[in-house]
Amino acid sequence: MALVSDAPSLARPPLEAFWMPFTANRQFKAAPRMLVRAEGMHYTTDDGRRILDGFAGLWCCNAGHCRKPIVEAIQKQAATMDYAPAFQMGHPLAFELANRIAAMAPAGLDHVFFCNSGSEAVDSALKIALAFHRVRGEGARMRLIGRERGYHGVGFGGISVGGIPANRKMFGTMLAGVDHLPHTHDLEHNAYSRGEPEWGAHLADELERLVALHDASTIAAVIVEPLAGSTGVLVPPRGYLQRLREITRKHGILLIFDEVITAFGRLGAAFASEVYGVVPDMITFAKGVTSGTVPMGGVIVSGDIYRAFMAGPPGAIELFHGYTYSAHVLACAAGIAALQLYADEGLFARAARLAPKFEAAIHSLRGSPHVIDIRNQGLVGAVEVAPRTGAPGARGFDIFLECFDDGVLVRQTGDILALAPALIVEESEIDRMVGSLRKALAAVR
Ligand code: PXG
Repeated sequence: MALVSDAPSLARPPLEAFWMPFTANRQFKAAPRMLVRAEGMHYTTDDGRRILDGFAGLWCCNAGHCRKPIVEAIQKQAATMDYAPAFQMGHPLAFELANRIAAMAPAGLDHVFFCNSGSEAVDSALKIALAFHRVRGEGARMRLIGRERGYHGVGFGGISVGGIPANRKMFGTMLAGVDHLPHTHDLEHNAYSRGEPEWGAHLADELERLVALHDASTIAAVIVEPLAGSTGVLVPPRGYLQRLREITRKHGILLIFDEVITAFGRLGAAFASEVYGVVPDMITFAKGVTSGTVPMGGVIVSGDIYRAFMAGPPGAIELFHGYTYSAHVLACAAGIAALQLYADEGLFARAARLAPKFEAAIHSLRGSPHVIDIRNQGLVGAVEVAPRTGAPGARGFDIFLECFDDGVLVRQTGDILALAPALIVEESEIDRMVGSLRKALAAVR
């Protein structure tokens, strides 16, 4: 591990008060991993170690850390106007950022609703879907369909359509009228796929079964991550998303792509929609829109959806939904600067160019101890290891710790290790990440 010369010597504050999210609090507080600085592809820990960031923070810092144009835009905005209300008031940056996002989005998706996180984006999209049908006189369309192993954040809407048992089981009955498609993860048919698996498009036909069961007239929307990130990088089978699009269109059901992870370059284009050639009715985004610097999320909706709401008296509020910090000026300033930086440095194309190198590197782990699958697309990839008998996730966590001790941050979810580096990653850094995983796989029992 590299030691940096300007190692910050920050005293550690007491750790008790902060209830850490999605973290084993007691385990962490007994052996903390504390980050204090970031630059480009690296973090620095409070004990002065330099860590190569294999995960763009948490799938979000797509331009790399502390990039000057974004930092300066935030600093300038904070000193110019710190906050402006977005209810019945406006500020130019919100409109400018919406215009830019609409211009990058697939044709027809041209209006943007802003919020502050992926969870809020999902809840906003689900509410817009319900209200859309209602304003058109099809208010019986109240059912929402998600997918097993889907992650749509932690709001009640998101966990209702989401498909991660641990995120659901403690929290009551959630939204009524939700059903789920089966997930597409199948090691027997799809292990070691490079890019889109050949097997599995037929799983989209399960939607026809749900439509037959519930009747199309009761279904508002289907929401899926085009590529499921959180539950271990599940790449859509070839043709699967096309079928979902055909079936939803046929039955007047809205299709929502949750692109919180996949938007803004992760797959080598602005949106997964572009990569897979399927245009949904709404796209949710967050994370990369500001390159992770200031919280922001949003929903891109089709003109048809927007216009359906613009029917009542012009003085009436059309959608009773929004947040104090919708289109926060600091987030908008960061977003405009991030999108400009992505464009100036051609980072989405760079991700596409690096993807074959990344694919070859991560698949070189095939045959390493414990490995049972490797999958990838663009600049995201995952290595799945066999669970230790009676202790699911334990081997994955040990691998995560080995890599961290070796100076590389990877993301562990259960027995799956994921890499999703910033789009500025160098080839040598990809090799370093994969090399660290290789050593860790050999080291753990
Ligand atoms: N939708 C998707 C597809 C996501 O991946 C959310 C919604 C929720 O976003 P917020 O901003 O509310 O967290 C996400 C978030 C991981 C990991 O390690 C993934 C997320 C968040 C934290 C960790 O896979 N995704």
